[in-house]
Amino acid sequence: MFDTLQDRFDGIFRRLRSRGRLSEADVDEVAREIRLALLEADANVRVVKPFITRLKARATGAEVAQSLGPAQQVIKIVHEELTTTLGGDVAKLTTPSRPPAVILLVGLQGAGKTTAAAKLARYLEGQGRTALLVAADLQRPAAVEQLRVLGDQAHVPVSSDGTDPVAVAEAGIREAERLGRTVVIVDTAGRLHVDGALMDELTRVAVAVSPTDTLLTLDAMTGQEAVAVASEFAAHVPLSGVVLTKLDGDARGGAALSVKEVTGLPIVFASVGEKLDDFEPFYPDRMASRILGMGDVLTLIEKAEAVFDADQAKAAEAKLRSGQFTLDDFLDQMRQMRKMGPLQSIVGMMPGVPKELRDAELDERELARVEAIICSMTPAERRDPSIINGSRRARIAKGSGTSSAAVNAMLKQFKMVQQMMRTMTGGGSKHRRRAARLGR
Ligand SMILES: Nc1nc2c(ncn2[C@@H]2O[C@H](COP(=O)(O)OP(=O)(O)O)[C@@H](O)[C@H]2O)c(=O)[nH]1
Ligand SMILES: [Mg+2]
Repeated sequence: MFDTLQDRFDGIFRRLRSRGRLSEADVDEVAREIRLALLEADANVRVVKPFITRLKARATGAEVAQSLGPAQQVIKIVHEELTTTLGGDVAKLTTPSRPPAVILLVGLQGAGKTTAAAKLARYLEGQGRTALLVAADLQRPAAVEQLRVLGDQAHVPVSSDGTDPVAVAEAGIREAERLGRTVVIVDTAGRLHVDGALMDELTRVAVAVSPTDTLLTLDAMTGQEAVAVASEFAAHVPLSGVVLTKLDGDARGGAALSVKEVTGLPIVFASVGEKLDDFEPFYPDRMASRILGMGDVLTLIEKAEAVFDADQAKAAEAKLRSGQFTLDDFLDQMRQMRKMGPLQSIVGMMPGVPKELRDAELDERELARVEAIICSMTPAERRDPSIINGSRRARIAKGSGTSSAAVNAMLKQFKMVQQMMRTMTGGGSKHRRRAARLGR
């Protein structure tokens, strides 16, 4: 996600930090580099030009000249401008005066509508809503079945009653009212390209169900093409926002950077993987932080809060404080952490993680190996790893099917995690304070 920009900004800011005061020529050079970085990330020219104009105006102004840390100031300005470009404030779904809320999902074939429908249902259920999914894509033979399978996984009922998309959608709303569900999510058919028949069908469905929100699903991996598609859809169907999918496979970020500025539509949700839980509200400021390598501590904390068992976390914290955090606890924590999602995405959200580590292949098999090593230790060794000498190490290596070097590496890693856990469990409020200081 945004790897191209992250790399560029990393270099630009590193050079910038080595400077004292910034001359106008320095600012020009930084602006030029950032312009290239944005273009390379496939941002629309309509985004890049005003971005650079604003950046230059602010960076040559008193705001920076009078500050003691010009580099920090420039980074702060870039962060704010990036946040604005990505949409500024967090976009929220509309709350209807009377439930159920009706969310219509539209988009091209393969953009990720059906997947997003189930993910959104699951997300909203997590927010205390009760969802009903409606399969109104009657074009693709297997589309209804696909939504049924996903609905099952998300534990959300699926309705598909009728032979015409309008009838199915209407029946879905009635079903939701009957069941007392508070939100209806309608999945619709797509085409490979925007065409008249599709727009006609979507318009008829929209008129029939008067959606509280119509979200356009866009594939981030298609970059500027996604932005063009958004403009075409917007010309035919009233849209309220965008669900940006496959951000996990998009290294450049052109669609994310351009959609709001070009179409005026806010990105409401981001889909960041194939699993049902890989779905999150789109926070422009957090995304900007991620791009600038400041980490995304808030999302990380939220994910941790959603996954970690609160009592268990408290117990672990208490153990940490008293210096009793053992390898057994490590094993527990690690198993919980795995539930947060792919390691790579977790590491990407941590602030101050060196680029080398961010890029390192973090193998899930590595976790399995760590587990095997810990399981091959005696209780005494798990309580106090310092007793592990050469012969114990060899025994553990043999028992776990690894090597002495691997056992050593794991123990080193354990020490690192001990430190990390200390900041994470003890530092929730501290992180929030720091985030607030960063202007978020
Ligand atoms: N990696 C990744 N794949 C996704 C994401 N969202 C959807 N997909 C995949 O994209 C393909 C098309 O998704 P689908 O929901 O059927 O698209 P639809 O035709 O718009 O309904 C499927 O194989 C999904 O698993 C995402 O956020 N990340
Ligand atoms: Mg579909």
